[in-house]
Amino acid sequence: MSYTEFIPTVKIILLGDMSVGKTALLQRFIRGSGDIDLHTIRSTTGPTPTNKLVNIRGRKLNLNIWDTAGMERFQSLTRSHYRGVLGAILVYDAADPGSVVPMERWHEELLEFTNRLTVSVVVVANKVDQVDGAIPPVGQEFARRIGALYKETSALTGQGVSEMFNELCLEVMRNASNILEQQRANHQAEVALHEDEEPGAGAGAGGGGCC
Ligand SMILES: Nc1nc2c(ncn2[C@@H]2O[C@H](COP(=O)(O)OP(=O)(O)O)[C@@H](O)[C@H]2O)c(=O)[nH]1
Ligand SMILES: [Mg+2]
Repeated sequence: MSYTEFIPTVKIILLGDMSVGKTALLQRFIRGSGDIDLHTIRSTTGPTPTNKLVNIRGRKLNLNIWDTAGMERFQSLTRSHYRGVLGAILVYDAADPGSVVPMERWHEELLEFTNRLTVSVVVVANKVDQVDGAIPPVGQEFARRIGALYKETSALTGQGVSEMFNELCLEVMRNASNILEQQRANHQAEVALHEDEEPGAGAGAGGGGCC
């Protein structure tokens, strides 16, 4: 096996009720400042991951981001959706402060299926472009209560979106450093194993075994 640079994978999930802007946030993050047509965003059938390579303070991470793809309507995310999650983005609509209430349930479900010691959480007040004046502090209060980060975003204008993902990644690197190191160790062990097996790679190279 030839040497390839190891890049740890960080599984992130988006949580929150319908229409708060989860898919739009993901699209904005993936496409950057380019135009996105928020009106063409549709729910797909079943959650699908999106991968994005990021560089956080000189360290590369492969973000494996899972959207709910409409399943949140029935609160029907499965245990496997949560498996291995290191970062969770709890989204509500800043223009509809009542939408912060269901996040309690999403957070409970998150804690039921993940390790609270290693999962990092950010509470996101999205659609800030639709709020005139100060953002009601309900999201910030909720975040403080559950010990999460708090960020304000607009998927429409892009305000705060990449910053939110960056800060979540930094938090993951702090809270889940052991898991990321374990990934690296597993990778190195696998590379070493394959090097041993490869014909011509070191001592046991005599057999060949080629047909
Ligand atoms: N004004 C504004 N609209 C948004 C924003 N984010 C999403 N939307 C709109 O809100 C609706 C729901 O967004 P969507 O991403 O599908 O929500 P989801 O159900 O949580 O995935 C769509 O019509 C989007 O165009 C935002 O930051 N600002
Ligand atoms: Mg969606």
